[in-house]
Amino acid sequence: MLDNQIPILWTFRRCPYAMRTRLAIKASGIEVYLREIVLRHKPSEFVSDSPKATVPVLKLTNGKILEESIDIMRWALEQNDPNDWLQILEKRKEYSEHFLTNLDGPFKNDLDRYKYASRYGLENTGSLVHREEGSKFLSQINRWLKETPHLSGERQGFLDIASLPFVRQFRIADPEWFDQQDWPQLHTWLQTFLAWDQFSLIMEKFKPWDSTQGEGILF
Ligand SMILES: N[C@@H](CCC(=O)N[C@@H](CS)C(=O)NCC(=O)O)C(=O)O
Repeated sequence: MLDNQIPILWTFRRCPYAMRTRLAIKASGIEVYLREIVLRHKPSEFVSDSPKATVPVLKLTNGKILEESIDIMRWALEQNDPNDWLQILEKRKEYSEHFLTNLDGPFKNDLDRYKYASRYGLENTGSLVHREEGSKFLSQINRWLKETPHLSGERQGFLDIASLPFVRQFRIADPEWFDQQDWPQLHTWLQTFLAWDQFSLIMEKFKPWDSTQGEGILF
């Protein structure tokens, strides 16, 4: 394959949006050139590809830019979806849309204000309000997981992959507190994800991209 026949993925290892796209890309088997960035020092090539300048960004071989993680996941899985991750989006369209809107909207908003309270000028009690709000979403996930082992049904699917990196972050803010919550199904679901070899694979560490890496690192 010629270099320009491989898409370029701008990513940041610890970003949950980027994690879910790397998981979808890996599952699809599509090869990309990975370019790790440091959010504080965004390369000019990244900003020129996507002035919005959030990761992840996928630059397709025809020059088209995808700059929303959900769009990149869909794009990859529409090429090849051996695990049927997309099927839940068709099978339970409304539930899926509602779930993803809540996840990327109110839940992410609460997660940021809980985990990065000082950035938002929230003292302790302020951040706990957001922990409380975010917990309602997690309790709902736990209830769903009582019905089926995964949010997408009997098998892992799009909704699981899209949300697990964010639930992981919520836990990291205070693991002890998180593990004490009465969410047995959610704990199992998260721990299984964290122990999954595909997760370790997409968490591999790469040096930030610079021109010495050429197009990027084949991923
Ligand atoms: N809606 C976007 C959100 C992506 C996003 O906000 N990513 C964060 C990192 S986790 C980012 O790049 N923030 C820009 C910055 O910190 O400068 C998506 O789903 O891809």
